[in-house]
Amino acid sequence: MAECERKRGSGPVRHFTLTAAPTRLELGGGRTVRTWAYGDELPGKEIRVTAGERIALTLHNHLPQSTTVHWHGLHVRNDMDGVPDLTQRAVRPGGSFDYHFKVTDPGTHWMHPHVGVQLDRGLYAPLIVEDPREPLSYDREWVVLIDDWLDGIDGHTPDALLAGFLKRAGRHGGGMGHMGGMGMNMDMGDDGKGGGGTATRHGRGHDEHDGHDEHDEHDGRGHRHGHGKGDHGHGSSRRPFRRRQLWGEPGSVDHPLHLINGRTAGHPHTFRARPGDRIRIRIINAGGDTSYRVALGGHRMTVTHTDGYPVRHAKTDALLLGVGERYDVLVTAKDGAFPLTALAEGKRNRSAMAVLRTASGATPGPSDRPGELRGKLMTADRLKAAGSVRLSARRPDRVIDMTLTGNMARYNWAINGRAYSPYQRYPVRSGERVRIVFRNHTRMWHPMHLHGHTFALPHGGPRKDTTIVLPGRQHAVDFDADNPGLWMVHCHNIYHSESGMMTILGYRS
Ligand SMILES: [Cu+2]
Repeated sequence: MAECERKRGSGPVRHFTLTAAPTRLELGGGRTVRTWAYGDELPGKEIRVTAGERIALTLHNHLPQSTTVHWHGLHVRNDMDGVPDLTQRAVRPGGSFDYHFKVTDPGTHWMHPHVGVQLDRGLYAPLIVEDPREPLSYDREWVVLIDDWLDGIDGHTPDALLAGFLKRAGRHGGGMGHMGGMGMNMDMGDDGKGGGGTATRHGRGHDEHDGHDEHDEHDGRGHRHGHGKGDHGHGSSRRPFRRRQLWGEPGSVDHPLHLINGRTAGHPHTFRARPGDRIRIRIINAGGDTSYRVALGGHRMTVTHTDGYPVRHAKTDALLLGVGERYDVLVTAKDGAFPLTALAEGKRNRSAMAVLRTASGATPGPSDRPGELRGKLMTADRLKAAGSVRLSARRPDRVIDMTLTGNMARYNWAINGRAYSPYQRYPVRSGERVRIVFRNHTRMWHPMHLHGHTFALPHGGPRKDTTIVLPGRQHAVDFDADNPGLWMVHCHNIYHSESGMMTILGYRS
């Protein structure tokens, strides 16, 4: 690890502080919530550095739980990766921690805690790494964070929601005892207890809302995915595949609000530009459970990057982002006011919205549905890596099978049937080309995320750190083992990962 860090070299140091604390936030129209956030803002203040610099950031923890910061997408040295009890001790309430690491690669990334379900509160911020030799030219840049929100609405909290899922499944009543079993260093606040009723209200499956009134191409309406009706997990892989890939259960939580840059669709964040401006939009799905279909009314988008890495430019009307995924696009602004709409895929036509404004005129309404949402839809498997970042052709030295298992009724999300244990590792060795084959034997989408590395999708596909694995599908991702340490592989649906769908790749010397 030390040798690997030496190779990263030194660089100018940029100093930051970050305070995680309970706060009250206004989400638009005077609606306020009690929640936890970074620096009393939503999203947290952007961190922007240039590749080659070093980040020196002091985290102050004013939360009632222990916390950490994970730098989603960065190839940091392992002991800075922010995974409690694996790469560091979690930072206790009242404590602080100094993160200090070299930033090697440009890209659109983000940061969030890696403890419990804290990510589904307001604890996230954009982390933008500029390229000292930026090849794109554009006039303006817009950073867009999309998030599904429930914290502080009618007394709900993510901790209570997860506790409710587990309680209904007969796994530990109400409390968070399972965390102890996972060896996680959790200090539960009061929120972790007694909230079973919350999950019942919010945690309904899509059986209760099949009315996909606007997006009839969604195939979820055909089946009834009830809870407590036994095991859905094993039949899914035998179901005939439907005509469109956007099917299955995209999420398990019906978040009451969807936000862009901390604002509800009725009181949107507005980005101002001039007609004809070329705008780079960096889009980040910072949600807990929701995949979003994103389009800018009246515009086509040119996709330039996903998960921070360049792709062969491709035009599209809409994008699909799983939790944790990022896309960079270029648009040439037209004359007027246009909705940037993020439709919660498969979730009762709920949406978030922001506005691009280049002229006076009426602001788009929160229920506007730009036609582009029904146009060409870009997913990562349709993209190719830019030549500069394409992984060399090489046969894998090691193939690791990861079958994704579990179901809503039992809430037993796992990899290869085993819930997370910090003591169980899949070995890899430095210098190997490693292939992970994800097989999804569940009825739900899983955005699978690898720490510390960027894998390649098959057939010259894009470099990514998070990839959606659809129900009944399998897909292989390849990466070079070049960053020694212990690295998480997990579903980025925070309720899935926290109930067990996580594991570890461990470098052997
Ligand atoms: Cu998942």
